[in-house]
Amino acid sequence: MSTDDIVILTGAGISAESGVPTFRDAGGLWEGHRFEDVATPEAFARDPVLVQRFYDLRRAALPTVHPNAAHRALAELAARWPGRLTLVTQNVDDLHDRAHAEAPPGAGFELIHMHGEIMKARCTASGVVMDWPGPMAAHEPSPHHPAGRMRPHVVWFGEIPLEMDRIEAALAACGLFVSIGTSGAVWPAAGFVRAARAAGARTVEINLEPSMGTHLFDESRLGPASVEVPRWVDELLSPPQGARA
Ligand code: BJW
Repeated sequence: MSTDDIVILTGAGISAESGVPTFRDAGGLWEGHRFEDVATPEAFARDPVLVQRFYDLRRAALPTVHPNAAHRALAELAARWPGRLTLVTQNVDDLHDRAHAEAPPGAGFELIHMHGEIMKARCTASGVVMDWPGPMAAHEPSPHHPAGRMRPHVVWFGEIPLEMDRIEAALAACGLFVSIGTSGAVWPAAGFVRAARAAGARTVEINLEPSMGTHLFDESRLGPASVEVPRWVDELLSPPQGARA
């Protein structure tokens, strides 16, 4: 374990002020649909028209939103932090990617989209992933396999999140774990704070309100991500008297 190694987990709350709706706040995501009804393999098998339309609308909205001060602050941290920084996002939007493109990160940085990326599609037969910026037909044929069809490259309930080995290794080695803008309602991400504590890491949450696992954090900073994240990054990069976390 190195105190210089940080794992940051982000959720929908970090993109809320960019105009991307969260999942569990009032109103939900999309015209009264429970996300469980559009974010499961069973829903896709039952009603592919509805599921593909759900993702088409969100994909079409993404170019109209932009990284906010919280995404930019994490990009600055990634560019300047001397240790390892693993940014694990549950978000399928590309706002972290765009923020980091503006401020190229250091060598010890990696960004992991554990729930996939909405601007990509995956072949159900071959598993090949490709960029997919436009709409997807209900039974979109796969260019990669005659028996395949294309589906959004996202992780639905009941599916195994991506890159779990890399995430678990980073958690086991980190000295600081920070959770930003996530309700702590969805597993396995909700369990990351426990894994970090087991590794001896200090744990910090930044959220509008206490998350479901708030008691597991050493420090809770409540407020909008666009205010609290830049403030926390400033403190981390300019520690009083040389102290870091
Ligand atoms: C602000 C803010 C601002 C607002 N500033 N903050 C029973 C018990 C326990 C677990 C299970 C169970 N039954 C089934 C499970 C497992 C299941 C699960 O967790 N279900 C729960 C509902 C109970 N999980 C799975 O199935 C996962 N797979 C799995 O477990 O596989 C087994 C396995 C794992 C590991 C190794 C081996 C095997 C897969 C989960 C997939 C989740 N997919 C989704 C959809 C992705 C595609 C898409 O986007 O359409 O991911 S669901 C949805 O929830 C999405 C999100 O990434 C995820 C988390 O939501 P998030 O980010 O926390 O958003 P919100 O809205 O909940 O919270 C926002 C927060 O921000 C709030 O707290 C606000 O206050 C705050 N906020 N504005 C700061 N301005």
